[in-house]
Amino acid sequence: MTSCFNGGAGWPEPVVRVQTVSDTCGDTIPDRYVKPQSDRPSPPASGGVAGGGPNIPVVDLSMPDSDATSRAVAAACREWGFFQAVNHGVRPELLRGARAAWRGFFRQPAEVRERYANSPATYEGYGSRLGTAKGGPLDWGDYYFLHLLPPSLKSHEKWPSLPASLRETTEEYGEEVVQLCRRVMRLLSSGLGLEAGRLQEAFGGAGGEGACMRVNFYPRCPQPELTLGVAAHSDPGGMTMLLVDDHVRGLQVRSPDGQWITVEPVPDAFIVNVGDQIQVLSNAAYKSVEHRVTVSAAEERLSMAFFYNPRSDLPIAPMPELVAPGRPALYPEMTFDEYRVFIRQRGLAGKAQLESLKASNKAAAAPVTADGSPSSSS
Ligand SMILES: O=C(O)CCC(=O)C(=O)O
Repeated sequence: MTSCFNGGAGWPEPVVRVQTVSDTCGDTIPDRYVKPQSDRPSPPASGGVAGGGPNIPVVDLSMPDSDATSRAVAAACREWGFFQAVNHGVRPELLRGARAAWRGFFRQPAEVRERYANSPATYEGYGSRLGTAKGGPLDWGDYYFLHLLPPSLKSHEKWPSLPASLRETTEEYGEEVVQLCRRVMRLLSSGLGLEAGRLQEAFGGAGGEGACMRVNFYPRCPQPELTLGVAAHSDPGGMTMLLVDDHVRGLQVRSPDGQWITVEPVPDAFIVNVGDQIQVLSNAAYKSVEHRVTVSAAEERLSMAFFYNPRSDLPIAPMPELVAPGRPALYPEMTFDEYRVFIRQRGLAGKAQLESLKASNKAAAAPVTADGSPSSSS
């Protein structure tokens, strides 16, 4: 059994791979994976398309410089914080190749996977938990976390060497998705009434930004109604480009009226969502929305979450152009490095981190006007 444990590496207790739990637990999942009643997934038939209700918008990015595209992206991000991007310019063969390579990694023997076991210091590598609280709740999923940008953080040695295509495919995939993120940043910036390059500039400019990826693998689960693959959270970074299996549902998004809806994946689309840093920069014009992942008894699922982030040592605060006497800055200034210290210590916790920042800002900071000077209104 030792091959399924990562007993050292700074975790508070031995880490058991969900793949191993899935293979050995029979019909009953261990208590650590059972969510409180209020957090358990609603039956699939009640959500989203399956229930005939509303769903996240689909946006065609084939004309990335047009006003209509910018308006569609902005409307989706103001209302839902999410959209599915089609005709996004990344080749379908590359999407399929990347998914196949990573599925290949999760199918390697445990000894091969364990060579890359991660620690809570950086999370880089093969992991099965977020947060370091001993005895804390666990999600029904294993993952692989790696850095792509800045180049100083990227190390192919830390990426799996098997399957043989993985490093090259991931490299190409990363380059293409960064380009796509930059295109969407322009659309988001224009959608705020700003110059197209403004949001990118606030991220540290093209070449200054950060990018990392978490590949999630959710094994089959005998009691999917009791657990989640990833508990409810908003993404701490700037923007996420999520690639999911075309045929397996799992992602649920909190709709504008507070319901959990299940996203019906459009084949070869990216699911794009706003993260906490863009919510802050846009002074909450764009929403970083809670989402979570359900699992299935019938099918395993793979997803690739590509996180596009501001340069980690830049102060991030509402952009002055979006602050006015009637619209004070809602968040205090904080670097992304500082912000993710919260997340790494506490694990993902719904919208709690961003809301606590907002509350502390209200209590402590005087609003700032458009030119950045303190407002006289309070
Ligand atoms: O697997 C999914 O559909 C979403 C994964 C996710 O939310 C994440 O990795 O942060």
